Amino acid sequence: MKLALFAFEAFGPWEVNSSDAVTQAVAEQLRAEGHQAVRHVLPVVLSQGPAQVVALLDEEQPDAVLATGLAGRRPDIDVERVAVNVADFRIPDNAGNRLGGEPLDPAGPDAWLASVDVHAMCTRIAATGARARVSDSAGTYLCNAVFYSLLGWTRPRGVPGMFLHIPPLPDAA
Ligand code: PCA
Repeated sequence: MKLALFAFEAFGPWEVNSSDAVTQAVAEQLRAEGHQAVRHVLPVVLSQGPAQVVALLDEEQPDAVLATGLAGRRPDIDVERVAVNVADFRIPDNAGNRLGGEPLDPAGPDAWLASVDVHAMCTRIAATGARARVSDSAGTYLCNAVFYSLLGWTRPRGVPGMFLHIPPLPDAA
């Protein structure tokens, strides 16, 4: 079983992206359990992040994909249900781009749904003692954009793909 993990670099007001630290720990744990885990940290840049995900998935050909990002104002782990075909940025990305509602892919579907049972995922996460809930919006910034391109790769191939929004690390809050 080969799992591809994705995190993001720091952005906006955050000096550290919790998704980076969390996926490092998850990758170590998976490897210790004998699984194959590859991990990549993506740029918070619209012209790079979504395209890099597709290129990396083509290269790695994983059996399952877990992408993660920091959600500064969310208290729990959010299991994202849907990625929408919209880029609408409240703050510029790390290259200074600010989108105002354009489609991510003019030829793509309006939305992709996660290809895992999101309620079952919440139950599994809650069993570890963490708080998790289903989220019906991954926003319209880079996390949504990467989730959208990720699902555009996983869904036609029948590969499980999911996205978790993670709160800030306690000392960054
Ligand atoms: N969070 C942002 C982008 C990168 C990240 O970690 C988001 O929620 O879109």
